[in-house]
Amino acid sequence: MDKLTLYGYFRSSAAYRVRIALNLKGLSYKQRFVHLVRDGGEQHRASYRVINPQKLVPTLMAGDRALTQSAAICEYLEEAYPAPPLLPPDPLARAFIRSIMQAIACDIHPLNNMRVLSYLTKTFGMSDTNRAAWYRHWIERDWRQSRS
Ligand SMILES: N[C@@H](CCC(=O)N[C@@H](CS)C(=O)NCC(=O)O)C(=O)O
Repeated sequence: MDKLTLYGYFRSSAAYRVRIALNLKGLSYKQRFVHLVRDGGEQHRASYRVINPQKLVPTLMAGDRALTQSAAICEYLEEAYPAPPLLPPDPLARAFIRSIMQAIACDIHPLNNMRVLSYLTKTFGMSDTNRAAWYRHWIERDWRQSRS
């Protein structure tokens, strides 16, 4: 079994996804903290870019292999450590679970993550109120769509 080390940040929902999967599977892993704000963001350091060229958390080190993208990491964990499973056995139920994951990871989260929000503020001078409205709009819109 590979030694697992998760690079994450306590407020990162993407890192949460991987922590939840690791914990549900009862895997033992080390955590390395990447502060996304301090000193302009530790994710931009050259030492971190080596393992995650996108300069994002999470990164899971499986032995000496760096895995990025929370959904891909969860799929890796499911395949490498099948018990207990994260997905139900029925293909339709599996597709439903994946659709929820993708609604969050592909549609909602990319519009609301830190670099997008700070771009709205820094480049377009968006106020905190408008920024919060933007955030809320994309969450509520996708949630309503996924329920209709
Ligand atoms: N699609 C990626 C998203 C990763 C992502 O956006 N992570 C955020 C934290 S939730 C991040 O590292 N942000 C740093 C930044 O925006 O500079 C995944 O699911 O792993």
